[in-house]
Amino acid sequence: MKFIDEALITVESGRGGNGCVSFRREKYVPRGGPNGGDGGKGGDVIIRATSRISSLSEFSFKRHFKAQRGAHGRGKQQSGKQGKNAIINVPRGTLVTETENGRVIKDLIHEGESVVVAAGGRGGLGNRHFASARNRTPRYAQEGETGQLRHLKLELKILADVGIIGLPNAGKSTLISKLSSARPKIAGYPFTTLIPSLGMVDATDNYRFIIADIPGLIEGAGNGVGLGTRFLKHVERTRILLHLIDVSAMTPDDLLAPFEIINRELAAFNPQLSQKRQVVVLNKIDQPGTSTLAEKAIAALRPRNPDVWAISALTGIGLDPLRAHLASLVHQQTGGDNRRNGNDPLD
Ligand SMILES: Nc1nc2c(ncn2[C@@H]2O[C@H](COP(=O)(O)OP(=O)(O)OP(=O)(O)O)[C@@H](O)[C@H]2O)c(=O)[nH]1
Ligand SMILES: [Mg+2]
Repeated sequence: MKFIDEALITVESGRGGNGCVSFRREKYVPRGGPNGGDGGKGGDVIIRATSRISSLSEFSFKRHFKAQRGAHGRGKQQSGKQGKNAIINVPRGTLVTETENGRVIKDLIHEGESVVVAAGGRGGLGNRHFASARNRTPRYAQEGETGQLRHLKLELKILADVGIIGLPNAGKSTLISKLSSARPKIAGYPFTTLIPSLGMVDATDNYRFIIADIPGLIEGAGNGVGLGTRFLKHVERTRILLHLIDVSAMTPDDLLAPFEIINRELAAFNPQLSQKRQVVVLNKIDQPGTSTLAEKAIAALRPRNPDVWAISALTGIGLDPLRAHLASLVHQQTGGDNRRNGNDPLD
């Protein structure tokens, strides 16, 4: 899945149609009254959330969205037609803000949720509205109101149950590819993954949950180092964090270091993140010479976070119990009623 998590767009609502100046013309009625119709309202621009799309990538090709203008009023009191609305579909989890000042317009979470981001201009009134005792033949009608032009920022924040975090090269992408159908690139160097990916985990026949591979966390990320805050914002919306640690890269005299680096970054970005439920998972226990290290690390980590596991994402050791454990935590947190047979995150 191609994942683009930010887009800038311009939206423009339709202008209202003009009111019409017109008079009745009938045989034998020399001076008919005004009968100019009203202009139609301009179309709105509406942003709507849908689970049919999963990224903002299409907005790198199309950035300008314009609704139709309202038709002008015509004689014989005929009102102009309303302009068609422009509907912009975005993935669920898209936050819409105003580019200039960052003001939040709407966080579109649920299927079909929508917001009018530029309202169509009012149609102008036809001249018949302006007739009075003093002026029975008004040669004046109102112009349609102009549409609104707005610059907007769209930001996709992942909606997932479990977010995999950890230092580069910990094996996050390997793990998501073993647990779900997601297939991010895997390689033995840091920052292989530059974009988060999402996968669906089939825990049992009828229970599924969504897992996300969240890349880019390093020391200083909370203050913008590396991919930094760009991806930390995705962590905000996951229910549970799976904190993955490469046990083969641990130094025996500082077993807590990787765990603490990541937790400091979470806290620096948003203190609430460090309150989130974490499942700590030691990875790469298939590597020779890691078993004593793993045992010591587990003992050191438990006082900080009692929920510690050991796996090999590569060979599959420990994956089944871990999957079941994650499923039961998600189940607990959601009351068990979401995502059965198919899932609708956060509904
Ligand atoms: N021996 C062993 N190697 C593993 C294991 N899991 C991952 N690796 C290797 O570790 C390297 C990094 O794995 P990735 O899954 O790309 O790690 P990542 O955390 O996604 O890395 P970044 O995207 O760069 O942050 C790859 O060479 C993997 O093959 C494991 O359980 N055992
Ligand atoms: Mg990766």
